[in-house]
Amino acid sequence: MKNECFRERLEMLIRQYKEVVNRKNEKILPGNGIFDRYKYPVLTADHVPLFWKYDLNPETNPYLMERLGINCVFNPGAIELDGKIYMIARVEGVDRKSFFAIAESDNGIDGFKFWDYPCIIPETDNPDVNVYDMRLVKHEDGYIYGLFCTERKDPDAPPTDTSSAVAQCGIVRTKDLKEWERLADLKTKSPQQRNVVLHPEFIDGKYAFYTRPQDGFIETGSGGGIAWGLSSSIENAEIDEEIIIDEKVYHTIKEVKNGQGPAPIKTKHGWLHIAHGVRNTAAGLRYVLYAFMTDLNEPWKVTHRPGGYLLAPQGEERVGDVSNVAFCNGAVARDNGDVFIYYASSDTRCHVATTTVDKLVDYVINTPEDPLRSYACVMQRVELISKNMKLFESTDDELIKAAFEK
Ligand code: M1P
Repeated sequence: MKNECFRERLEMLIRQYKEVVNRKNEKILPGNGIFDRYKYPVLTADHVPLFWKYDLNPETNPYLMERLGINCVFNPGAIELDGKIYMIARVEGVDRKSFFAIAESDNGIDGFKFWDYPCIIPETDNPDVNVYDMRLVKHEDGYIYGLFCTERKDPDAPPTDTSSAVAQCGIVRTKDLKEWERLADLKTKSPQQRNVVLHPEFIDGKYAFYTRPQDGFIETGSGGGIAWGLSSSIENAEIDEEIIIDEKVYHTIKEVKNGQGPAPIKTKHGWLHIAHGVRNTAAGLRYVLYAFMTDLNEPWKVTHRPGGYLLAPQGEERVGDVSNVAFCNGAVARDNGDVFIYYASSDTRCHVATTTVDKLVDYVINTPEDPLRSYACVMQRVELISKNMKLFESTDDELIKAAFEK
């Protein structure tokens, strides 16, 4: 009887796993012209192989129970190597600890399958309690770097406080995504760091970092904003001076805090950045993605700041372990100009949005800045409407005219 139950459950589980990993994704049209979303998430807890969760021996697990459950899979870093797309996802067990695991796909929009084993990331002398949100960067020094958040219990917290933590930037490097060399954690003058990203090129012969100085674990306090700093060493990276290059701003999508997403994408017009911005609401924090561009030669200087968000959590994306969150720490820009933006929704699952470098450049350069006041926003919209009204009066194009029908 027990054996029948085991076999029946196993057949169901195999069927469900295969359905999820083999399903074809579908673009959701018409989209907003900036990027396309897809019907299915690209990586979820259901993509995790059965042999990571179950003891598959009927002798030792007759009920086929999960022995090591998985809670969710989110916030993936991403990279293209030899034409394949790899995500390094934040996989969280039911014990709340996250770890990193690689999933690969031929086309970047479906068919992602995890490798047999998760990544073995060595510890430092001060072991990480939790690690997450790795940004993968192909640096011009020849290594692939992974910068991630390493979290440890706050040693200064009183004994009764069992939740205060300290976040810092951990650094690993690899050539093949298989063997990982752990380097010293990044040192800065800020009490805490999260969302640290390595710039892919040397600047004045130094390693350049986007950082997010913060006073506390959740509250950025006097810190906050995306900062920039240089270090002459990567093995013992240390930033003496952090300058804020993209600050948080009152009554915007990044009023509470913000953070650099993946490493910026190099274009002939400048460096394209995807970041997340956080605002407060009566229902808690709301995380959205936004974009900006920095100067090609001086990447610490912002040249274009399109107003508002690029992507906000929508529909089912709005619900999860931490609801109302869109977060991105992985993107791939292909040689043909295609861009895959990997984002997670509500700290639960991973999605892809596809676009091109040309579209993102157009978006960043031609989207007006946030004018910061309601009246000025109305004026901005009135200008767009008036321009369109003039077009309506001068055009013979019936399709364009139809867009004015009510
Ligand atoms: O829960 C939302 C996100 O919160 C943190 O981001 P930030 O440091 O900007 O607040 C991170 O823990 C991130 O992993 C998480 O998705």
